[in-house]
Amino acid sequence: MVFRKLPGVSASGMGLRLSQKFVFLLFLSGLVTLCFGALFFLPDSVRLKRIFLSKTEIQPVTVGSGSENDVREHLKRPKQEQEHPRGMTSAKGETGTKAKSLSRKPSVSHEATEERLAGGKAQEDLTLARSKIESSSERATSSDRGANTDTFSYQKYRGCLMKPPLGRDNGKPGDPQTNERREKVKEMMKFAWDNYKRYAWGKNELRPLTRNGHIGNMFGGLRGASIIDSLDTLYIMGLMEEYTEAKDWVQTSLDLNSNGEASLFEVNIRYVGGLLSAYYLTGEELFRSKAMELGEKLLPAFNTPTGIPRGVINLGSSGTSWSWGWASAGSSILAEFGTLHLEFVHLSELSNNPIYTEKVMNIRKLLNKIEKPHGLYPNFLSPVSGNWVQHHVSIGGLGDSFYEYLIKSYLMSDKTDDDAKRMYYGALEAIEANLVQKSPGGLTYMAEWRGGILDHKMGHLACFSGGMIGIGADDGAPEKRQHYLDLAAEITHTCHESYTRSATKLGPEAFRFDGGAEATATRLSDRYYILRPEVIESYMYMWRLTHDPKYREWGWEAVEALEQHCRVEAGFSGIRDVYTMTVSHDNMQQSFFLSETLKYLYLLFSDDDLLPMEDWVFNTEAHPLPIIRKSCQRGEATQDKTASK
Ligand code: DMJ
Repeated sequence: MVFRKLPGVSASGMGLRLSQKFVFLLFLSGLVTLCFGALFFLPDSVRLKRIFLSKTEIQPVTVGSGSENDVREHLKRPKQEQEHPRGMTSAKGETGTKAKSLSRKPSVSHEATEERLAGGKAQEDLTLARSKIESSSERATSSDRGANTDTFSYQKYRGCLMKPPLGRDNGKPGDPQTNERREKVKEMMKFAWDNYKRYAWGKNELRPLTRNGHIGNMFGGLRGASIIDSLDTLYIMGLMEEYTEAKDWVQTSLDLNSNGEASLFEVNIRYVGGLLSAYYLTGEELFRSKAMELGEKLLPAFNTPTGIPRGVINLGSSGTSWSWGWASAGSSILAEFGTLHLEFVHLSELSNNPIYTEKVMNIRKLLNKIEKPHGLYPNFLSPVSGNWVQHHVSIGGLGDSFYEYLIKSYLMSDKTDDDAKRMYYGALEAIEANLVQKSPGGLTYMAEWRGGILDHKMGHLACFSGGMIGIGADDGAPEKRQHYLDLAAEITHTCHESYTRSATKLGPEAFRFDGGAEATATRLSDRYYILRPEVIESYMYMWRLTHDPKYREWGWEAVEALEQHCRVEAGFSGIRDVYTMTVSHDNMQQSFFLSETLKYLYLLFSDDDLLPMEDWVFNTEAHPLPIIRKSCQRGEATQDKTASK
């Protein structure tokens, strides 16, 4: 109608002249462009924007740069670039992977970032950089998947944490000496990482004497164990350039299409655990999808008559599994099949697929039902008959982390997993009644049990139990709480003694309490130290539980000993004999040194609000996993938030 009134314009019927049509179209296209352009100025949360603009358009991609902003942009990389669609991951060495790595922009500004972070305002800069990474990841993930209530919402999970994961000031301690010590541990991590990167990049572990990489046969052809094990340690220490290198490697080079024979346990605690905690800390979708892809590959190990998995699995399409050749009569190992629970529950959580939880609950059910000699759990079980194969019980190797995962399952379930609780305190009672001993010199220790006969030996591995009993103390029967805390302190003290009684001030692989020995190794074959974390792990928990300064002092003694005896020119190495000052190195920088030993030391010298125990449990490789607050995530409860995240 408007056009009819324009001078010089006549209309014939419904039609318009060509020039009129042109003006009309011009006007219309201008209007559309204007409206579309306006969408960019709307906040991300506006639904209209999400409908019209894909995530790619909302969040432009910058890959490989080291500046704070660029790191943040990297984390917002579109989902399609981060994930391989199922079944389409490039095989090892194929051009798909290569092409991806070539298409990355060069990392030109890492050095600049490092220099700046080392400057006076480094701490503030780091806090800012990391909080930007986390909040941008939260936005990316929630806008991506928040609308679907069937899928995991990263934003909701973050909202259900009681405290910010990295604390108010990244856990920086107020006391200058403690802070100096913490900085020293961070320097050790950087040194270990730099040497791994220089000489063994992409291999599983560094051989620091020969300056090359080690692949080994535990991970079934998977590579980069030190990278996956380091992701969260680098992140919490604020080594952001190194974290980004690690993440980029996962993106471009972590090939899960391996066809080798892997330890189900090791792949689970290091790879699945490492990827899960990297995801929970950063919100980076890449880590979630890799964890899911790998988790699925582990499922065939459970195809046994009882559902108890075998120890070794082929990660290729066959999915065949078998028991370790050295395990009695084709049996499965308690510490292996009993150390899947935390990671598998989280795999179900993230995938909304109950299968993982079902698998580990089935193990739990069988163990709950089966008759236990004196209430104890022997180390070997047949995956075919579901019966114990041998009556050897140990809180050290072969048994250890099964007990750890019982109490941590209870804590991780927000204290709702009552079976885990009952089984844990039941097992602890049996352990106390049958294994806990006092030496003539007054040291409390955990002996091993062989069909009713005690072997008065305690492995380094068993020293984690100080921390375990400590974290479980509060949920024990009220009349037992102080007793548990005392027991935890006594065990930790004994383990410290095993360190102080050696020439190097590092502890042996196993120490004995017989033939006149008190917390010392008597056999040549038990004298080595391979950078293990368990003693330091207990210091860290005991520090958090009691704030007794001796635990920090003991941790510092360990730092000094590591520096003096294990640090070599190109990394850290284990030693063959802790009782001699002329050390012989074993030429191996274990990946758990980066994921556990250095992380626990760093936490020991940090404030308690760095990965607070109210929100996190550590898997047995020290990868932090969040407590699952089901009711909060369903929106049924308001959590007690002490700070904004
Ligand atoms: C780690 O891989 C884990 O802590 C595991 O549970 C036992 N041993 C090593 C470190 O000693």
